[in-house]
Amino acid sequence: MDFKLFAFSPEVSRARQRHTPLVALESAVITHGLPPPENLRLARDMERTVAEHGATPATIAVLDGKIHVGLSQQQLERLAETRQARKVSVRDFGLAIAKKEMGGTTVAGTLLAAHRAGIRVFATGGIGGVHREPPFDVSADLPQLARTPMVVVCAGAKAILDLSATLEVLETLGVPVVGYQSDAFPAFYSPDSGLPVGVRADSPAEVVEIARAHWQLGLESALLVAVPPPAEVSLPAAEVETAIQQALEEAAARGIRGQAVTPFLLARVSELTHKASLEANLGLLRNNARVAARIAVEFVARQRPVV
Ligand code: PSU
Ligand code: MN
Repeated sequence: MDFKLFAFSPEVSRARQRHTPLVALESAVITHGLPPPENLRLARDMERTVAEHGATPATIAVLDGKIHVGLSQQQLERLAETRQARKVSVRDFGLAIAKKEMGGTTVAGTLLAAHRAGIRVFATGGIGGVHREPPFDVSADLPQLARTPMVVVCAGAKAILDLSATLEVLETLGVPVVGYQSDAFPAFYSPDSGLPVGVRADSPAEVVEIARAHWQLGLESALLVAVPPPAEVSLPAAEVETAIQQALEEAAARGIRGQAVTPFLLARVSELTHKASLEANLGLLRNNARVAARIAVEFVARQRPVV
């Protein structure tokens, strides 16, 4: 591990020195998940939301041959404007750094960098998982969740996935799933996938208690905190499902493969739902930033480090 590969923003450096609450944020959602100009607006909104709830935001990205933890306004703009960025999962760091490429980090990539930087809480939209089509497409987010002791706040896995299979793999990998103020695993755009969570937690303090007990056993896996999307923006599952089916058929017909699958499906579902799914995506991302900040604050309030 070489810290020369990292660049911390002044705000993140200060928070690391003073042991004040930090929340990691991903950047693949900026470079690949959302269209401009919503991507930049959302990135700023999430940072502001984290700050308003008492934590320092640490958006993570690859720029100019380094892994940046905490970005300036100008760096955030560069990421949001370029359409050339690489989608950086765990396997992509070395090549993006060596080639001095711009990179938006996925959940897996952000987990790796944030944990190395000593951050314990991470807010995202939906994790990657087991795809319905094409077969054998399983996101690198899942194995990385299995080996990174962080709290990941999300609205479950993206609805374009096979949610049942995704939960099965999380079980195999030993990743606990906690429903935040809910007994159901959300379906990203809608609050209930019909699938259960392992346990319910109603407050940040309850989440922290579960995470600490999990890590005190020496376990290395993440704790997935699944937050239902806020009622104002959530969509009925059946409505989104029609759009997902059509997007999947189009992806198959056009032979979309590899890293391009997730961005293609998200963009098509957004178009087919007349941006209702985009609004839901933006709303749940902000909400997850708020919940993550409150959990990060609670971690620090409880002081004693466990990992
Ligand atoms: N959730 C969103 N938008 C996104 C993603 C998640 O609402 O763009 C990104 C995340 O960065 C996640 C990645 O890690 O998609 C998963 O991609 P893949 O299925 O190729 O692993
Ligand atoms: Mn994939």
